Amino acid sequence: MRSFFHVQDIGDLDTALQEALEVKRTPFAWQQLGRNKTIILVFFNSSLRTRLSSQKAALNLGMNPILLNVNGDSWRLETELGVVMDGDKSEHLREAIPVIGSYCDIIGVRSFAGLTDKEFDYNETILRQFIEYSGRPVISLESATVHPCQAFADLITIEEHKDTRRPKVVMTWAPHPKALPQAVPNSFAEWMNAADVDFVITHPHGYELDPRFVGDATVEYDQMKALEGADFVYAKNWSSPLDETYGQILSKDMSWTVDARHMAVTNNARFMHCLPVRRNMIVSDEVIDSPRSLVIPEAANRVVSAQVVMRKMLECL
Ligand code: AN0
Ligand code: CP
Repeated sequence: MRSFFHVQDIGDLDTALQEALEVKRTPFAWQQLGRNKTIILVFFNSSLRTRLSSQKAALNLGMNPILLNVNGDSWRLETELGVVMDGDKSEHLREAIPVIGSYCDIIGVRSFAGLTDKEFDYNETILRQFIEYSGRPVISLESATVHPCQAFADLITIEEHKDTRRPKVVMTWAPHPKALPQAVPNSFAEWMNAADVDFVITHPHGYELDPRFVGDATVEYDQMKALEGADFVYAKNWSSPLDETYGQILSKDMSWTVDARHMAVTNNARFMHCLPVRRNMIVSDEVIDSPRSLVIPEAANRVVSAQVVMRKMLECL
C-alpha cells in the first residue's frame, strides 16, 4: 500500500476485517516486520486518540515512532506554493517534506481542513504534497477531506457488535459551537457504502456532503424518521460543505442532539461517536453513559485499524 486515504486503498474489505481480528488476537506477532523501521507522525492539529493509537500500533509492530508537532515543536510551515514568505512561516513544505522523508520509512499526517478555501481543502493540497515530495508511503491521520483510520475502526466496531447480518446504520448530524471539518462524516460514508450495511444519512438542509462520499446512501432530512429501526446511531457535527456556505455553521438546532427521545425510535441501537465529543451538544449524558454506548471500544479499535494499515505498508516496503 503506497498511501492510505480512501477505502479502496485497504484492498478487499472482508480480508482487512479478518486482518483486524488477527491483529486483535496476536498484536505482537509482527514485531520483526517493523524492526529498525521508523514512522514519523506529523501533527498540524490537536489530537488525543490519533497520536496515541498510532504510536501504540507502531510499537506493537516493532517500529520506532517519532512525533512532530508542527506549530509547537518545529518551524511553522508554509503550505501554499508561489508565495513570498515574509510572514510568520519560516520553512516551506517543499523542503520540510523531503527532509522528514529522509528520516523515516512511513509518514502519517494530520492536517485538518482550513474551511476557508474549499478548492484548497478538497484538492487535499497538503496531503498530496506529502505524497509527492516525501518518496514514502503516507497515511492520512485526518487530512482535509478524510479520516480513514477512524472510519476503518468504526467499521471494525460495527462488525464486532452487530446482531443482524445487515444492520441499519444511521449517521446523524448534531449541533456543535465551532465549525468542524467534513473529514469524519466523508470517510464514514465512504466506508459504510463499501460495507454490507443499510446506510442512512440525516442532517438539516445546507449540510449535504460531497456526492463522491454520499454515493448511494439514503439521505433523509427528517432525523426521527431516519433513526427509526436503526441498529447503530453514529453522531457527528460538520460544517456546511456547499460551495456558497463552505465551512459555515448554518444551524445550532439543539433538537438534533441525540438523546433518549431519539434512541427510543431505534432498534435498541448502539451509540457511536469518534470523540472528542461535546456532551449535551452532540449527545446527552444519558445516551453516552448508557450500556449501549460504544464510544470507548470504538476508540480502542483505533490501535487495531492503524496496525492493519501500517502492517500492509511495511509488507510493501
Ligand atoms: C475534529 C473533527 O471534527 O474533524 C476531529 C475529530 C476526530 N473534531 C474537533 O475538532 C472537535
Ligand atoms: N477520533 C480522533 O481522531 O480523535 P483525536 O482527534 O483525539 O485524535
